[in-house]
Amino acid sequence: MNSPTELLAPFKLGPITLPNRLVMAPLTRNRAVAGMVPSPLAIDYYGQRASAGLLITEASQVSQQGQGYQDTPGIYSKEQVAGWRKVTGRVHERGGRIFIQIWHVGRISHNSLQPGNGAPVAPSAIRAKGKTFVGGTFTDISEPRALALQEISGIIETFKRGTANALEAGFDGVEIHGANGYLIEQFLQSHTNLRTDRYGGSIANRARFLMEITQAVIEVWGADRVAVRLSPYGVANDSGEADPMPLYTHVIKTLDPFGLAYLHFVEPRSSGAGRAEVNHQNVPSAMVLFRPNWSGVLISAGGFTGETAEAAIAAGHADAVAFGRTFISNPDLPRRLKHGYPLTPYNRATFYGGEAAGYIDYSAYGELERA
Ligand code: 8OZ
Repeated sequence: MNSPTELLAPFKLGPITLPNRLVMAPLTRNRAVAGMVPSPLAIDYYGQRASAGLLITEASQVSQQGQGYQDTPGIYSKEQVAGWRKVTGRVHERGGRIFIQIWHVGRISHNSLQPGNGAPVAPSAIRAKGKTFVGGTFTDISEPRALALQEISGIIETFKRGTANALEAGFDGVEIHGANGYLIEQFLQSHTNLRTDRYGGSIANRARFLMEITQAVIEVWGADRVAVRLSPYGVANDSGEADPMPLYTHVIKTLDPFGLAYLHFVEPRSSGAGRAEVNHQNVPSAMVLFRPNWSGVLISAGGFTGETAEAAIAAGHADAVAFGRTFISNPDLPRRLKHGYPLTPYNRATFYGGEAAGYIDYSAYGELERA
């Protein structure tokens, strides 16, 4: 293709300027070390990708209870903050910008990961169909227990503390993970939330948990450093709303006045693409559908190519486009698209867990030849 002019044009994201509109999507890699501290290899991994307009880290739990897979990093301990500090230091040294994605998996977990081997928590005690990755294998998700009303403010507090930690760790902002079937989405969606208190029932009640987290996180850092990721029409992790339009229209319209750094969508065609190569057919486009309800910056992710990303920005459907799998195997993705260099295919076998192989050994284009 020709050099993509829109994708490579600079962009203002609140107080920071992105040199291009190519975002590295949040990607779970399961390489954290003891204490769920980001691996020393993560310093190289993120540093190698610093030419992205914006890097978003892998989902990082705000508490041990929020962990659902083996070896995912946290943002709740001093050691984790120290580990992340090295990552942000390297990225900034290389001229990059990096947000951390903060999450709580809710029911998508396993007893063995939980404090005291307890049950994972959820809005309601409804077990998710599916597997989690723990002990090196895919294992059935555990039976959850419903959160008591008085526990909810404590969980909101962990998002707030995670954000304070992220600030201390040198990040440029936080993205709240409200997508892909995890705790926030479990509250949003009617089949996973059967509560009868103020966090369940009506759409406004189901959205309350997300709104309170967003408010709490903004109090730490200001709205222009805070983002939210959503996956309307998604099916990942046993999720899915029968009629997503009223729910997501409400959520997006209610988030709009906060003045967030950006709203980030997982396009429905790629829902669950972390686990398998999918390209769901006859599904709507989240960015096309919901752009009219959002006055701020919009980032979309899910199966884009250089051409389709360029077209989405040119058409005004999105301000920036996030690439996941392609960024794993092409650390210098902006440069490759700029010059039309070929893309290196990714190896799914090394996505989750392991060490350097498939993590920091993908080279920039031409690097091997020069070496
Ligand atoms: C793939 C494997 C494990 C976790 C998500 C954080 O779906 C994930 C994830 C993806 O948002």
